[in-house]
Amino acid sequence: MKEIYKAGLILLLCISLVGCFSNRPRERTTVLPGNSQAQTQPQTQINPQAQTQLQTQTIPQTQSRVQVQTHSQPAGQMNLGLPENWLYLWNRLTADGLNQPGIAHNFARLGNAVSQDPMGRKVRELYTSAFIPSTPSTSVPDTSPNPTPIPRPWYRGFVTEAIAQICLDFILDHAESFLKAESIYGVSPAVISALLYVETKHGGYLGEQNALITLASMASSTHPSQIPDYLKQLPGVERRLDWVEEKMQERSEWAYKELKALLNYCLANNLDPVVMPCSIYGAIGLCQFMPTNIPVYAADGNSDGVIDLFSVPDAVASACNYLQRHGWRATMSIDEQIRVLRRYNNSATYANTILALAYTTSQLPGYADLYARASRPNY
Ligand SMILES: [Ca+2]
Repeated sequence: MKEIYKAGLILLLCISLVGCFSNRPRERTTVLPGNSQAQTQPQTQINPQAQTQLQTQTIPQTQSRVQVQTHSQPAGQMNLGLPENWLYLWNRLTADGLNQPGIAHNFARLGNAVSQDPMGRKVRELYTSAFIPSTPSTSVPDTSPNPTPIPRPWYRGFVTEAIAQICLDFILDHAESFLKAESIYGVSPAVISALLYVETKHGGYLGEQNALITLASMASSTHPSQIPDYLKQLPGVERRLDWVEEKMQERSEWAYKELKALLNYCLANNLDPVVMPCSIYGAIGLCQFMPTNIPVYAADGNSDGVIDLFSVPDAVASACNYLQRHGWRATMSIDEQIRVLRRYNNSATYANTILALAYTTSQLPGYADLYARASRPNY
């Protein structure tokens, strides 16, 4: 009997030990408020300084919220919930003087999700360019007759009479803005309408990203562990993690400067960065300015005291100002125009397309109507 009792004790001890090990969590789990199911999806932890190897760590989807005391309110009067993943960025912005309560509130509105997409895309682009042999282009040169004096290549499908008509209609709908900008900056309506069409289809396509989360996520991403989905796409990356980290830190610094400029721009003009669309790397408005370009080149086209790059008058004036400041003059050779347009976007195809579309627009019968009321130089 004693032997049976002893064997039973040993068996119980074994079961409890197995239980201990099997209950040791491989992933931390949490239950979201209002959600009865435990969340176990792995997320990237935003603590690059503490990480030295490529790994994805699991953290709860809803971290505890850090209470931020803004400087503009006496202690105890205002506490803003700031998600933990943005705390490092918030502290840095605060040190740089951007500690307004509205900014903390905007980060709180983003939740705790740092997107790996902006930095992941950039690293993939840089890595591919540096380490993946490029394949020869298979595109067939366009050899159809060229009805313009502008050299090819052009973006395919952009230089047509139908699109030129869209550009002309846009000019006529906003004639006052275009003529005012031309009188100040010497850039023709045809060129700026073509540029805004190529950039954003006159505001019809402003990008699918969000300005604040794009730049804040990129600024927060300094370690390869933060872009696991993109590292999987890069052959041989395990041998080049130091290179990836160096590039991420460079781009993170760049994004931080852009983020600061974005926040200052939104504060100065009472705009909301949380709902502001942008391109994949943070360019905003009809004219697709990076935020650091705004204080240097953006202009208040309709003199209402606000610079809103999502409004036509301000986008037209700002794009014209940018070109003029980079050397555009009303009378320039085509080669000189191409040179200036490449300061906007360093691509010959980009510059050629804008000029060819502008030329086609200027040849439409209705274009002269724009100048019927005033004797202005035609394109
Ligand atoms: Ca304005």
